[in-house]
Amino acid sequence: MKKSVWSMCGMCTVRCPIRVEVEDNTVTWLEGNQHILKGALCAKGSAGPALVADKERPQQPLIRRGGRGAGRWEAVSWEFALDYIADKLKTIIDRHGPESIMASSRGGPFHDLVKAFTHALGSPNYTDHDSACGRNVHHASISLFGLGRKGFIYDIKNAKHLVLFGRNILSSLRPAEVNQVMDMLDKGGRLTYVDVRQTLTGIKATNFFQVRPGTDYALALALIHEIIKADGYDAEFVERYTTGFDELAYFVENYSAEWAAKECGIKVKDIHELVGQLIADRPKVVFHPGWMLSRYNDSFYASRALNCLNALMGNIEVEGGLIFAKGAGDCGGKGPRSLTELSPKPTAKRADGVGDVYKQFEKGPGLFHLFYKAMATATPYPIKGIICVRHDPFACFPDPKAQKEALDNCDLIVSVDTHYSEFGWYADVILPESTYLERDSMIALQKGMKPRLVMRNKAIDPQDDTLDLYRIIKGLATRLGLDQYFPHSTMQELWAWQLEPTGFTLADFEKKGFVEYADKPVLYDRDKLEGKFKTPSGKIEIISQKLDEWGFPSWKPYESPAKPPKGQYRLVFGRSPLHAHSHTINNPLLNELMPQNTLWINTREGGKMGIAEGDLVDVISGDVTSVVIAKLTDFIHPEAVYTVHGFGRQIPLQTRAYHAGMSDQKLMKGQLQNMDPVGGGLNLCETFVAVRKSSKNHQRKREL
Ligand SMILES: Nc1nc2c(c(=O)[nH]1)N[C@H]1C(S)=C(S)[C@@H](COP(=O)(O)OP(=O)(O)OC[C@H]3O[C@@H](n4cnc5c(=O)[nH]c(N)nc54)[C@H](O)[C@@H]3O)O[C@H]1N2
Ligand SMILES: Nc1nc2c(c(=O)[nH]1)N[C@H]1C(S)=C(S)[C@@H](COP(=O)(O)OP(=O)(O)OC[C@H]3O[C@@H](n4cnc5c(=O)[nH]c(N)nc54)[C@H](O)[C@@H]3O)O[C@H]1N2
Ligand code: SF4
Ligand SMILES: [Mo]
Repeated sequence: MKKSVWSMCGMCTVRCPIRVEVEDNTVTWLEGNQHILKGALCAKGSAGPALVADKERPQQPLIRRGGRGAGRWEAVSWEFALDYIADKLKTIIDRHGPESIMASSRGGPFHDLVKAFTHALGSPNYTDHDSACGRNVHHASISLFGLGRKGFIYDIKNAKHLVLFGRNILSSLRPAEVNQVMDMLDKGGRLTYVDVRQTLTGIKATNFFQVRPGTDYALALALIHEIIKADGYDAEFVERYTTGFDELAYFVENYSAEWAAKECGIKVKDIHELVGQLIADRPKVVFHPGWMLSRYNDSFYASRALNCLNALMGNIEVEGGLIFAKGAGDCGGKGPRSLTELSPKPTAKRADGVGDVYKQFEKGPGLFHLFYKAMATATPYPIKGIICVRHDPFACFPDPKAQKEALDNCDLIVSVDTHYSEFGWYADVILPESTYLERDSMIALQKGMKPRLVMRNKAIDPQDDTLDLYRIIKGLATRLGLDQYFPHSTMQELWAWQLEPTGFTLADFEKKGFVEYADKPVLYDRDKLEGKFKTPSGKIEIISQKLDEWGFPSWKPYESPAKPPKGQYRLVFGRSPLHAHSHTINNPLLNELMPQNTLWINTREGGKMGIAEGDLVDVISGDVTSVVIAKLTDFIHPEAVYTVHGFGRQIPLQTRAYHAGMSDQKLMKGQLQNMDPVGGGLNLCETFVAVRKSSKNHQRKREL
């Protein structure tokens, strides 16, 4: 039987809307939803059927029978696995209280399921991956606008100029955004790209700046300086909607283009040329504040400066600028219900100290890495149980060895994953979730110019003994006597309950796979933005009252980044368009396209060490030595070496990915708590590694 199913891609966390064709319970065709993506999908999205077919994944629940990480697993039934976990959870709760259990998920729009479960247990300790991703950018945005990093939509398609600092938008991609960038370029828009190396985005750019690693803040400050000096900012907008402009003008006085050119290693004439273009192109200029923004000690301030440049351009709520993300309420509607409404709000303090010791961080998901501190020291109280759903902390946070030491204080470690994750391999129980093509997910609201409700429909029945997340969570809740918080017995019931206040029904999704709250983009009146910024003053706070209150400067004086010690390089990383972090490395199709990573080394530096293209090199940090293939190029700054994140996996059952390439994570020795004190992000780019030609040869490579 043939059918066509509206669904949502799950090969990465962008979660593009898709249409799936199915014949006899087999996926025969996948494409991006025509109504939003005009059919476009990325390479990873197209490899979805290979994920389903791949048998190098857990196919039924597994319980650890040897030591942690030894890889001795016993396959058990769902009944057995859920009973086992529920028993352990009960014992932990009896001994240490419910707050000694933490859970993390990279659920994005679906995170409320895991959060609701954590709260139902009575624990406040729900968290996610974001201290290794967007936290600095998020907090920087809040400090300025009172809105987080998802508070604005970038209207790239209509912009005249898009400025990207380390936001490799065409590689680290969202297809919808890539389409917008290409449309903008087709219409004659300008693209400025700043990176320590050349990239897919850089080669399309009108202006490309190869900067010294860690100097973005310097360039951003100089742009502010020159724009103010030339009276090139939107004075009316600044006067009306911002506070602290004079302090900023005073602060940037010494940060001229001449100064930044020297600091960043770029040409002063190029900076002046860019400033001229920006002034000519405003207000239709978008300064992307970064998604994860390459991570240095001062990235919070770099992102704050980029956001502030948006305010100086006066680009808020104008076509081709930053548009407030609208919710259901902006269209006179109501959003869907969330399961978190049903569970009690926990009263205990968070173990990561967020909202208590660390007032500067938004409570929301808190900061995962700080839980390791709590685990290791039992302060403020012990953490004894951890459940990670769609999240692999060992592939996400620095120094997995240090993470394992902290985890050894736990009595229960559970991984709910579609794959063997590095974390899962160390866990006590692996619960295999059905893949995105084999499961339904909850309904979620996507804010935007036209807010919409999206959903994931199961395209095919599970091929293995796997379950969807709702059934997993409900199964645990029932065993713990918490089923009143998860009262729906089927996904259909849950969807209907979610939709009730919205006035939409499931039938409304049939036409396009989603429903919209508005026919046309919703824009606020730009002359009445008062109160839209959720800061204490209701304005864009160039000088933030909250930062002041917490004892942090709104503008940190620039400090030049450390130079690598002799014989060492700064390790920087990024993504490939062919992989999603670490979890597609073993995908049969994607692995064939890109089976391993390499180490980019500046040609001259490589020459000095006697390293030729294709040689194996040792990359050394503390007691870790990784071996990888060298790629020599002029297009990387001599102080840096670069690799694609996600490789160097050590799970024997993933034969394609096993020991292929190297892990950036493992080289980040001692960096697990190296956090930006204001932004909360981990300083992932503050690692220096030694590089030398390896004594290993290619024949031995597979044995390493
Ligand atoms: N050194 C270094 N560290 C980094 C980064 C870097 O570039 N370099 N990048 C950082 C960034 S930006 C991020 S976002 C994080 C990402 O870190 P993570 O969130 O940990 O990474 P992912 O690979 O997206 O996914 C984690 C797990 O989800 C599983 N998974 C995938 N699909 C499903 C599903 O449908 N259901 C379930 N249950 N599980 C699923 C995968 O198998 C994988 O084990 O890493 C951060 N850490
Ligand atoms: N294909 C694919 N797309 C993805 C993902 C994926 O895994 N695969 N993951 C998604 C996620 S979770 C995220 S957070 C985003 C991240 O998207 P991006 O924020 O674009 O992140 P990266 O690809 O890590 O790119 C970081 C870039 O910063 C550069 N860099 C290093 N140091 C400096 C510096 O000092 N200054 C500047 N200006 N640049 C520097 C690196 O060379 C690299 O090119 O991508 C998303 N999209
Ligand atoms: S970016 Fe690619 S992998 Fe990610 S959701 Fe979209 S199509 Fe899927
Ligand atoms: Mo991310």
